[in-house]
Amino acid sequence: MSRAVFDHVEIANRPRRAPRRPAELKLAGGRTIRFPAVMGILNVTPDSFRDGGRYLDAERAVAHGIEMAAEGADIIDVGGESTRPGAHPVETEEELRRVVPVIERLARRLTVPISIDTRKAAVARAALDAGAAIVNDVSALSFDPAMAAVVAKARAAVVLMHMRGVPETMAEMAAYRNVVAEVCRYLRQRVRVALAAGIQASRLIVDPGFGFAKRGEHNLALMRGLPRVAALGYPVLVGFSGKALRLGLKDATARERTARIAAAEVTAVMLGAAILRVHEPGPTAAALKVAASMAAAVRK
Ligand code: PMM
Repeated sequence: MSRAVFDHVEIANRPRRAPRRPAELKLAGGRTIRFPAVMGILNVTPDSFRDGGRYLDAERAVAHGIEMAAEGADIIDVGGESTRPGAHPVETEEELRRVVPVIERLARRLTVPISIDTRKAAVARAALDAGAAIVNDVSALSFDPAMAAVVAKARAAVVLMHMRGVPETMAEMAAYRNVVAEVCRYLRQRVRVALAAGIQASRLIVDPGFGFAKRGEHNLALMRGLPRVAALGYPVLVGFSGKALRLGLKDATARERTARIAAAEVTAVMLGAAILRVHEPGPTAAALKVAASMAAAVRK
C-alpha cells in the first residue's frame, strides 16, 4: 500500500522548518518498515489492559500473532510484563518463559518483524536471539543499565518511551507545567543516551507514552503536540488503547470503541505519528488506507 501520501497532508500547527519524518525504519538484516505502520499488540500476560490472560498459552499467542499479521499488522509487539498503572513487576525468569517460545515460533512463521516489549536487558537479549528485531522499552533504556549495550550490539531498533516512575507508582507522578515540552526534553535526553551507547540514529523510535504518568488532559495536550514530538526527527510511535483520551469509550460498544480509536489513530498519523500500537490491526489498517487515498485525492 502506498502510505507515503500522508507526508503531503498539510497540518496547520506543524512546526516551521520541521524535519520530515523518516519514510521508513531500517532493521538489522536489511528489512525495512514503511510508515505509517501498524504494530499489533500481543500481551502474553495475565493482567494487561485488554487481552490480559487471553494469550498466556503459547499456541494461542502464536495463532493470534499470525492472525494480526494477516489483518495488516506490519510489526508484532510481544510483551510478557504488563505495564498498566498499578501493575506488579514480573521476575526475569517468568518473563522469559512467557515470551521466548512465542517469539521463536512467530519468527519462523512470519515475515513481518517482531518487537519485544520489555525493560529488562536479559529478556531483550533472549528475544533478539529468538528472532525479534525491535526492542520496545517503556523505560527508554533507564530501567536496566545493561539494556543500551544489548540493543547496540544486536543493531536492533529501539522504542524510547516517556514515562515517570514505574508502572506501580506512575499515576502519582502525573503533574506537568508543560507536558509537551517536558516529554520532548526527556526524549531528547534519552536519544542522547542511546546514541552515546552506540545505537544508530536510524534505529531510534520515540514515543510520548500516552497514559504513562499522564492524565486525560496530558494525553490530549500530547495529541495536539504530536507535530512537536515528530520534529525531534525520529519516527513517533503512539499507543491509544486503554488510555484516557476523552474518546467516549467508557460506555461504548465494542464496535464504537474500534471506530473511535481508529479515528484517533488516523488523526495521530496526520499530526506526525509513524507507528500505531494497536490491539486490532484490521480496522486501523483499513482506516489508514482510506485516509491515504483521501489525502491523495485532495492533492490532485
Ligand atoms: N502501552 C502499553 C504497553 N507498552 N509501549 C509503547 N511503546 N507505547 C505504549 O503506549 C505502550 C507500550 C500498555 O498498554 P497494553 O496493556 O494495552 O499493552
